[in-house]
Amino acid sequence: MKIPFLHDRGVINRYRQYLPVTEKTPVVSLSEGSTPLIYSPWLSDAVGRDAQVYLKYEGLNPTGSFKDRGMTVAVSKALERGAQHIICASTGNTSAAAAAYAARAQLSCAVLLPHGKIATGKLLQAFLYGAKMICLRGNFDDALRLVRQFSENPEIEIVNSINPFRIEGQKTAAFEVVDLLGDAPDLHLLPVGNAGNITAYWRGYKEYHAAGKCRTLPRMVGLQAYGSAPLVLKQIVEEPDTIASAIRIGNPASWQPALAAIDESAGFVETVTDAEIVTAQVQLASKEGVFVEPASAAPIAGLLKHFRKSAEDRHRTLLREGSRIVCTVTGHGLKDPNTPAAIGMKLIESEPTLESLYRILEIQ
Ligand code: AN7
Repeated sequence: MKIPFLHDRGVINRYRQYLPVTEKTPVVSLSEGSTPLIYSPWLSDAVGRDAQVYLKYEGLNPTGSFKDRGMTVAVSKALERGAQHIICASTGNTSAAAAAYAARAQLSCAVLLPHGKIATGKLLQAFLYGAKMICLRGNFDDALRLVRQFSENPEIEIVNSINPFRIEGQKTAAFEVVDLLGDAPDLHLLPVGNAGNITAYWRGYKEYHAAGKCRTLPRMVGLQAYGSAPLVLKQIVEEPDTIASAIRIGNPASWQPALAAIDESAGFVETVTDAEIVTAQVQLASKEGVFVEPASAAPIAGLLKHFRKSAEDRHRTLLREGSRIVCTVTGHGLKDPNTPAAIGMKLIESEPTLESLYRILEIQ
């Protein structure tokens, strides 16, 4: 039977020549990628100097985060070499993506989760996709340290970003930005946790540059949560803490390549506080209609902190007239219904009458 193949999306399908796949590689895809690049009038105006700010809305991937881009490549390669089991440590999104792509490939999947810190939506995803969910009495860094020890076992595929295929898949997001803008942006801001994504984007931009697809390269700007900022502090954080549970990571696996990306691109890495993250999350939703999870609000908080026109911040000297700025918002807001931003949410009760509604709406 011929299987109908209707993908017009899917990062392997679209960027095959830049990825480590052959025609023999079985493609495990959920049509990830092709996420929108949304112009943000509010942020453009906040920055001033005729800046154009765009949001790369990665929450619109099949499992609701950017992790799907890397997972399609990692799980396809695992299937190709005959691995039987998928495993990862995760703050939530990697586990959701791993579980989904493992289900798609009908491989078994186990996820190691730090105790008590995973957003509810992400847990529900891994559960329904059929992963074995292991709750570790330890944090993400403990989980990753354990997972690394499976690397000798040929039956098992580790799909954390220490798996080079993950970074390969994730670099396609940079390709999409260039394909839409016609060149690289001046600045690219994104949240940094395990530091794989900033590494992946920089690789993507450099490869596209080498292929003549863009004339320029962006400055890479990483944002870490204040209580989980090893790259900024230049030391391991033993007990990382932030409400942005996705980036609650004290010893990032891609530490060195992330620093290289920042250095080579003449960018920087900075912190944002939990309060700034929550404010940015709420404002992005109410001013632009874009709902992201707390970690994904970190670049928005960073943009407002360092590039807002009222800010007296040395980083503003990096702007030119008409700078193009891309912020990757990495995960969907619905993943984390218990975010602090939900505090104060209230429903107004009404009698089922028009009169009552008019009174509540304060419309004559
Ligand atoms: C929404 O799922 O590490 O710097 O285990 O879920 O590439 O790690 C998640 C990370 C940003 C940080 N935004 O990206 C995991 C995990 C969201 C995330 C990051 C994550 P990296």
